Amino acid sequence: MHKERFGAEPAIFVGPGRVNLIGEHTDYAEGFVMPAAINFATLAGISPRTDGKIAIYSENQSEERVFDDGVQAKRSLHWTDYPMGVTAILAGEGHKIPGFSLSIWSDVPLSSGLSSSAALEVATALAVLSLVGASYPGPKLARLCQRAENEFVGSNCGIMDQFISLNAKKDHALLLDCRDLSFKLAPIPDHVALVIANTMVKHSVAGGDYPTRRRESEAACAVIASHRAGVPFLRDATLEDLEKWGSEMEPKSYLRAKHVISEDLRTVAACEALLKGDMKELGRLMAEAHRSYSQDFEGSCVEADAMVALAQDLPGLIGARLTGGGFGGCTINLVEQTEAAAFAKALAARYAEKTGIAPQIHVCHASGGAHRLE
Ligand code: GAF
Repeated sequence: MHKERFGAEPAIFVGPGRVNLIGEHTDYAEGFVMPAAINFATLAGISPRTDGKIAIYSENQSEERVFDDGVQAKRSLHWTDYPMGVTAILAGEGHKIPGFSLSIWSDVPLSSGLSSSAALEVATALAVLSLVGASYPGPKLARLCQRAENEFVGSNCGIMDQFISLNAKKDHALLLDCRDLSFKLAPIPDHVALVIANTMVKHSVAGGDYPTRRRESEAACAVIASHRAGVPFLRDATLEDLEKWGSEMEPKSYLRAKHVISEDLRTVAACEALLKGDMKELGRLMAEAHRSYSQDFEGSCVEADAMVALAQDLPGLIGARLTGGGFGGCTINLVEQTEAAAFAKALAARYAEKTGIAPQIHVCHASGGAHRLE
């Protein structure tokens, strides 16, 4: 389609979506997350132009937008802010960006907590860098893509999604320390399937609840920091700190911080359990993570709580929880591979009966990170 539209053969780049196994709303507190990339991805095809213009076409939106004067300095509250934001950040790093045509296609479900935004940013970044003949180490490029979202798009997400989309390894989850971006890979055993259950309730990072929760948890951190030096982020706080000074916090802030501090501990423990092959412990930690996310952080919704509850006694379940930014989107279910298809079918039927909503349920596997399609 790119060739027909723009008259040139494109170089094509793949940015995968992701599912987070555990570690929610901990990345911007410089804590731990454990996501995996999934076999849903965004493709970005690019070819140079000689007229200095930037044309961006989305197959999904059936819409093309042309920027006559090339790289833009400001957002326009349009889906093109994601690819243009990445391009602007790269230009700000000193790259001279020529005119180009970019075609985008994606099968990452939108607004479902599976990082369609990061997949688009990352695929675009690799595409634009290929034009200027530059490259970055994965962690550095993840930061640049995050900056595109923070500074250009205006959404105050953390580093998790861009990082995993760029640095994932096939058949592995990745425990990321969001402070120094060091990471550990944990193989996902062959007998375990990633069953992603979409509640069909739309989720958004840019608007409303996500920034509110972030503010509430950061307010708790400020209270602790006023007593104890060296706590710039909740990553540095302990549950003892919280008990000591929690009475000085807004009750909501206390609960948000309780989730974040305990989630860091659970995430590190979950990686150990996965590395040891202790699926029972991993499932227990996921269950506790969901309880904490739903009740303390109030980051869930009725439908996601139902999806998690309805999975509990289905054969093959190892662990289930709401994944991603929250307030809708998908649950992640670790399920014995041999039971995965039946699990998906039964869960879909139960959820439809309970909520009246037909869910989409995907049996996925952990895929590799962003790359050029040869
Ligand atoms: C969204 C954000 F983009 C991530 O940075 C992260 O905060 C996540 O929500 C919650 O864990 O995906």
